[in-house]
Amino acid sequence: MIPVEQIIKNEPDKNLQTIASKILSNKRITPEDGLYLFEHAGLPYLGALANHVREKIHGDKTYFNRNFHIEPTNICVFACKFCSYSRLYAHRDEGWELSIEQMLDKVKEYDGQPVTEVHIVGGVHPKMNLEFFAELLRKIKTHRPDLHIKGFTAVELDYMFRKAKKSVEEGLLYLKEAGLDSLPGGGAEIFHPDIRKQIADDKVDAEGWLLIHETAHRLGMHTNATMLYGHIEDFVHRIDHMERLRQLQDRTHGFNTFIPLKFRNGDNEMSDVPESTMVEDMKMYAVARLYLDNFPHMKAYWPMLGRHKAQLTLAFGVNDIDGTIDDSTKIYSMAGAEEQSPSMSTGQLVTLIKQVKRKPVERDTLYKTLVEY
Ligand code: V47
Ligand code: SF4
Repeated sequence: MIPVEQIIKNEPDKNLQTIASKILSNKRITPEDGLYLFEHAGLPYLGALANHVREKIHGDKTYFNRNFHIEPTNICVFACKFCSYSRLYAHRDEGWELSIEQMLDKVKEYDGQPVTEVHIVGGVHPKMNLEFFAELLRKIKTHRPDLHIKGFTAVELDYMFRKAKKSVEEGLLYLKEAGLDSLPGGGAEIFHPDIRKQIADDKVDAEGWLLIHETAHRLGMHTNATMLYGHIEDFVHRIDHMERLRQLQDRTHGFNTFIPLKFRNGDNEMSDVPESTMVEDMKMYAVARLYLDNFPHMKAYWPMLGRHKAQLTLAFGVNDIDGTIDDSTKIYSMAGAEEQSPSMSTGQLVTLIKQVKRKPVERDTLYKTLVEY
């Protein structure tokens, strides 16, 4: 790899040189700098800088975990235009809804296996309320107390809490006491109202999403953050999104990971919108690594990107490729993602990471190192 100093010295654009010197001297870049990077920086330049930051924080370490997903239902009261997954409540005969016992049976399938995390996310079903999920959490924890439960997007939580007439703090405390350990990053989409109202008009807005995560952080829970990119948004909306996350993280330091989610156009109301190219995807990861200077981790979600692109992201700022997953999610396969039955053994994940000369590290949800390979 060409040394970062060399790439920057050869860069004729003075603005890009100034931004690079800020990054190399650990200074924060501004929203204008972030926009300039998206609009003017080439891929080798962004890759060199993002990789420099990644290696400064993590060296060659690349994290993964052993996890599986439970998707309680794909029936949803909302109608996000990009969603290939949900079946509207009115068409519930086409969807699935799992009982508490059926979900517990899924947990029991992993008895004796060294999984460390269950990720629970689904549609927003009006009958699956706060009490239903609290009961599910209690039953999972009674059966397997050591299993970390990362569950429910801010969209699901906002709906649950409103229906139960609880404040965000009351609702989160109730679920925490029932066994909820942390929150995943979904439902963030694009915060800027100009875009959000076109693609996800009827669900929790930016302020509501951020309030739920801020409250979770204050209650001692860690959370992730996502951004759905590569559809009708402009670079300015991506920067606005990341700026809001960066400001919240300055206050709480409760986010673990940022996960850019590439929009997939299979079988949804936005199928006419072309998907982003591989170069655009790598630029997105790199700018995210440079902009979110207070986020410890950048994750590429391999079921969505495919294994080989996920490998490539490790040269563009990413230091985490999620987990084994075990064919337990349908969100992306239904949107046309490369991985139709996502599942990788620990050995396959380790090989994938080693093939690109990085060091595989098995972690738990909170990034405690479990095994270094
Ligand atoms: O919020 C839905 C996205 C998200 C499409 O926190 C789509 O560790 C692309 O947030 N094209 C849910 N994306 C999944 C999620 C997640 C996944 C993995 C790990 C973590 C974590 C969180 O899926 C939704 C939405 O942004 N999504 N449809 C689509 N057509
Ligand atoms: Fe429902 Fe989530 Fe799909 Fe939106 S993205 S329609 S909230 S399942």
